[in-house]
Amino acid sequence: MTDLVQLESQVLAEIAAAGDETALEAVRVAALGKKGSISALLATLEQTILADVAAAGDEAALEAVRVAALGKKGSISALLATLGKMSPDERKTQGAAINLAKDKVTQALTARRDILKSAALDARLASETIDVTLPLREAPAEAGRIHPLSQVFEEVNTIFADMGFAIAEGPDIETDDYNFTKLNFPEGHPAREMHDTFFFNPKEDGSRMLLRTHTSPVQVRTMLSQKPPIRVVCPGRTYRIDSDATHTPQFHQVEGLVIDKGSHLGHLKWILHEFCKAFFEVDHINMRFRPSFFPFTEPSLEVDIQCRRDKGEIRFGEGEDWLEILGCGMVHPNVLRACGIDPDVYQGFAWGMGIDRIAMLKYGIADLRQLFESDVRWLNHYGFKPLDVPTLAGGLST
Ligand code: 2NL
Repeated sequence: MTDLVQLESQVLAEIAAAGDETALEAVRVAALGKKGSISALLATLEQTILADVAAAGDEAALEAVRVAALGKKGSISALLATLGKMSPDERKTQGAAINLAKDKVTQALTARRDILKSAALDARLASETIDVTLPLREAPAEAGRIHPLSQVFEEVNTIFADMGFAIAEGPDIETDDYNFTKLNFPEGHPAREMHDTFFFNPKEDGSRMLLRTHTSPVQVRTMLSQKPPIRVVCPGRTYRIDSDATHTPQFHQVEGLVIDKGSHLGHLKWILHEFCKAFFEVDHINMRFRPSFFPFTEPSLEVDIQCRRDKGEIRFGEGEDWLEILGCGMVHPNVLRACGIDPDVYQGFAWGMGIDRIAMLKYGIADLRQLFESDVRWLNHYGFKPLDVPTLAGGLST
């Protein structure tokens, strides 16, 4: 560039000093002739640029060479700009020469860029290695946690499904008939009171829908729609007007029902014993069956499991203490009849337990209300990994 500026002012000075046409022609040949100073400068410039291109060690250096040559204020661009001051003839020869140089430089730049690019890639491939011993980063889909209640739902379903039970679900909004009447609740039973059950406004015919207070209506629906033998468990949400340290207005139950010609309490005891061992993941556990009362079973029993309490911890299948975990009994003949099953041909047994309660017992959750607070920190502690699906073979809770 500076060469060019110097040369230009020098040539301009010579033009001004030329005394006649011969002298002026001599200046023209000296400057623009085939071997003139501007042509020589172009040749030098081209060589210099090509050398710079060859010397550029990386893509950034190469880009600097390109800008210096072909950029707006680059040396070749400056030469191209001088074309405007030339006569048409000179412009023709000089223009062709300068453009030829420009093409050569452009080609050299492209070729060099390709070389530098593949060299850079080779260098990366040589220096970057993958450490296959690094632990896997947790995928977003695995970062969430399964709520203990959902986990226990799945554990309970897995255990009963393994015994050959079907899983049935039904609506949370039920009829009074399915929730109470068909289950042998007499008129005036306290559970049928407004202050215990969430009732909807009465319909025109006077009937009232309600939020089911237990999952028994699902078994009622099963008996009404299927012929015995029936083996079904019904897990789901249930609702009662009750709210204190040990009760939430919405909670969870799982009930089971077996109807067949020869079903008896011996079968029920075996099923519940197998369930408790599998659920609490112990090889031995003592159980205690005490007489009780439910409108829908006769006889009715409450079931305790053996446990040991020490220092705020509970261990199952050992110790001298007892813990109540469920209620059960033989299905009341009135219930069978109301659900279209002849009690003189069939008999059956049923049981019900609180999922929230058995989840708290198994996983050492102290306060029932924590289950419903949606505290992410709590869930990170008590929750389960999404892909650790409970199986009897693989371990329910590992
Ligand atoms: C409890 C007691 C129980 C049942 C639920 C039942 C269902 C039908 C017929 C007869 Cl359709 N019984 N369910 C039976 C006994 C007890 O639950 O304490 N649950 C938390």
